[in-house]
Amino acid sequence: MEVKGKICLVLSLFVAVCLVSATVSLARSERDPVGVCKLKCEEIRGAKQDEKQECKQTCERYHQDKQRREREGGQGKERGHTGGGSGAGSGQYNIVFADIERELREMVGKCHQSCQGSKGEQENPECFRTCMEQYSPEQGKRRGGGGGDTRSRQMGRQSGREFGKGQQLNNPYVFEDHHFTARLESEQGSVRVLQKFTDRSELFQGIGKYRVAILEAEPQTFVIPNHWDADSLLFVAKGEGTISLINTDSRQNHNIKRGDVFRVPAGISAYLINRHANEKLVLAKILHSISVPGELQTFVGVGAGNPESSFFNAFSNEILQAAFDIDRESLETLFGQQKQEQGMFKKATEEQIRAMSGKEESRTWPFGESKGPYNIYKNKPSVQNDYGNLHEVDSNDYPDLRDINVAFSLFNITQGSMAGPFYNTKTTTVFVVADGVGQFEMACPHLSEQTGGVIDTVPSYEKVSSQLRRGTVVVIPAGHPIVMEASGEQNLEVIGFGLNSDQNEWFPLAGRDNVMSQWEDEAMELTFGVPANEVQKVIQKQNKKLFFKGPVRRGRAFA
Ligand SMILES: [Cu+2]
Repeated sequence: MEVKGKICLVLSLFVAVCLVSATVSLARSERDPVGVCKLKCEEIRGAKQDEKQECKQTCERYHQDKQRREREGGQGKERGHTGGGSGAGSGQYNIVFADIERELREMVGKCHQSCQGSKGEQENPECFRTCMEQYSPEQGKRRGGGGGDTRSRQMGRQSGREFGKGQQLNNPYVFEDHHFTARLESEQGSVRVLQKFTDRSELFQGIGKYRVAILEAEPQTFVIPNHWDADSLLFVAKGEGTISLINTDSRQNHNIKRGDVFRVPAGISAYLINRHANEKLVLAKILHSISVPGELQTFVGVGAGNPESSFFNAFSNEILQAAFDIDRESLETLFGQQKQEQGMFKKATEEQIRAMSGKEESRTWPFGESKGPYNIYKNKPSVQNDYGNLHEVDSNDYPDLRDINVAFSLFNITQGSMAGPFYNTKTTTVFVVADGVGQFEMACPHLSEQTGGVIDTVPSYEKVSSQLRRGTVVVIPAGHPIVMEASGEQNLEVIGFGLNSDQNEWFPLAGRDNVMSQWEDEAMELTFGVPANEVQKVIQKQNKKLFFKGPVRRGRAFA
């Protein structure tokens, strides 16, 4: 078991090396096999120091073991290996590789098999690569220590802890603070943009054009006019403000407040104020890129504080003088000497705030059908009971959602309760935790395939889980069953952006209206292998819909 575990570990490290790059020449490997082996350990990207150390020790153990075997039985000589060169040292590296290659071949076989569902290595290299990467150091340890049968469950348990730190190697679904990059940050506020989904995993190709961003503005703050090369759907998670959209012959001022959903079309210049005297304004945004898939650019004309932050600065002075029909001095006054503080976010005075807020204006507007934001609390919740409620907005309620193909939902899960299991038919949902603490669990066939689950005539699923806290982002692909659970101390509020929402439905898998409740008796008997009335008794026991009392947990389930 011990040796097997070590083989797995060193193997996994070698696989990682092979996947990254083959930088060490074969010639050197024959001269100094242990050295090369160690060098490779050192080059493992992402390996921790102790893992590298363990890898190196494994190199030495192989070396010693090989020498011992050679001494004892002279069995270790490699066929076809020349006698010259490095004497006793030559060949043991080949032995290491022989073991490794054998296992590597088995893995390749498994990964070919597991990626067949996604059309194999050729057409889906990412599946193959990710599959191979499962044999990373972490996985090697688990495999060595856990034993095959319990691995899946073990991983699930471990993942709960590890995901909280965003550490698990093969989990692409959870995003934490460090997956965001601050753009346009200043003391008065920030826009933080989540990494590209497709940079994280090829599993997200279907939502590659979408990005997530969080805007926070301090009280009484003005966000200078700017436009993005992306359609933007924003949700007011906290606070209140006024947003102004600019067209050449019109301006729309809209007061926005918590619960509002609002779309800003791509290229439309907008400015924003947080009107509140002491509350932050927090907007959760989905951006749908339109020029380069998944890439976002902001365009700021003036006001960001230094000349480089203005797109006008890219033009030559002569061009600008001619365009504005002004002399050099006036040009400097306009664009050259910006005395105000740096950044997109400016502290505004009470008078300025008062002047710009409260007067909603909307004239003829060529973009979008709606006349303003849509408040998610306007409709009754689509599901509501003691354990939580769900508000939903789709393009039938708010036609502006149609272009961007996003539906919106807001889960409020009562403390100690849970939502689901349920799944969405078409949307991949980006959940952003707005408030509270909890956890989620999801069944994922992809990860099961990648970790070498049973590839057979029946599918298998890996449990993906993670703690949830304010700011955590979780992506749930279409068809994947999920449960979200609130801690015992606090309600859990989760914003859901349903991407590719056209004709989406969600189906509960337990409780009232669950998908099994529509089965015919014969289908039940055939599926479960017991009489239908017995099945009915079980599946009808839970009579609540979607939101249920949570499981009894001992100790601190949510750290
Ligand atoms: Cu999956």
